[in-house]
Amino acid sequence: MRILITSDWHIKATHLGRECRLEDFYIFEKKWLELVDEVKPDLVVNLGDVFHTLSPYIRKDVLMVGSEIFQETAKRCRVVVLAGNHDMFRGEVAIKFLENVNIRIIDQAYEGREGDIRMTFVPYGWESSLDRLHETDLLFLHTDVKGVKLSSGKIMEEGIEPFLNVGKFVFNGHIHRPQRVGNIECVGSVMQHDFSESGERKRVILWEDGKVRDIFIEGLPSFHIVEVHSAKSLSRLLYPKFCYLLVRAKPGLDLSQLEDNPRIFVEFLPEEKEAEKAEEVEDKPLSVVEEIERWIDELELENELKIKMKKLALEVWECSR
Ligand SMILES: [Mn+2]
Repeated sequence: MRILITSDWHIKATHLGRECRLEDFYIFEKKWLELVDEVKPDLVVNLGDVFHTLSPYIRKDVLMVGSEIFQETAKRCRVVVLAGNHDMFRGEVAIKFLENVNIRIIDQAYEGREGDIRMTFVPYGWESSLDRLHETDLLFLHTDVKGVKLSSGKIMEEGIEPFLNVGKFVFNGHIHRPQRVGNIECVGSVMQHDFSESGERKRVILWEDGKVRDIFIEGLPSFHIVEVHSAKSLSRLLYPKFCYLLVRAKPGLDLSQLEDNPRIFVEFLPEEKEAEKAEEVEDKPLSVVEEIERWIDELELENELKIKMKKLALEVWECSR
């Protein structure tokens, strides 16, 4: 039996407010279906967090892409989706609409069987059922695990213990950085989702009769951070079309040529922060006297009158102190 395991697709339309992310999922759809055609799994297990923001207000174009990927996958093999935290709306699993004869959504702890193989599914929020579960061959989770390293570099302190004696193989979603902790294989997100994940090599996992293999889908949009110190090196920023670039630039560099690309983000290296501070100091609040003078200066009056008003206003101010 061949099972293709993937996780954390987080389908959405924008990245940091810019309209470009949906295109990435069209690319993903193509590559994903090519992979399914090549591997010919009997079953696809998606470990959850299918859409990034699932609610009745979800954009229809986002919904369409996601639905299409699942319907197309389901034409090729059976699909099981384990509900993650992003698959819920106001505490309820909201992704049931994806179901069809070949797609099953698991919204509560479930112990099942495929031929000789025992499979157990524990969606997000059902961790307490882990104590009651019978031994199984494959355990699928979507949960926090103590000791995993997050993409931010932090170590997760909350969550289940990283050693489970329930399953011979344990696959977990939710954690975007692919890794193994204890006997839990965190599959990782299917592609990089932001700059914190840059440099992470993403994968899907093929489980075939007890053998586990990583599969890397090449050519998916990825995130890169580059430092730029001169205008010359700016023109050398030749990254593939669908890559995201965080350009950390030397202060004062003219970056206007990067403005048109929605996938390029800019921040300035620390010296610029010093300059910003200096500007802020200039913008510090005015004193009452300065404030009065500025207010009078802005009035449409003759200069002589303004001088008189200022005198008067200062007297009033002095008296009131
Ligand atoms: Mn999650």
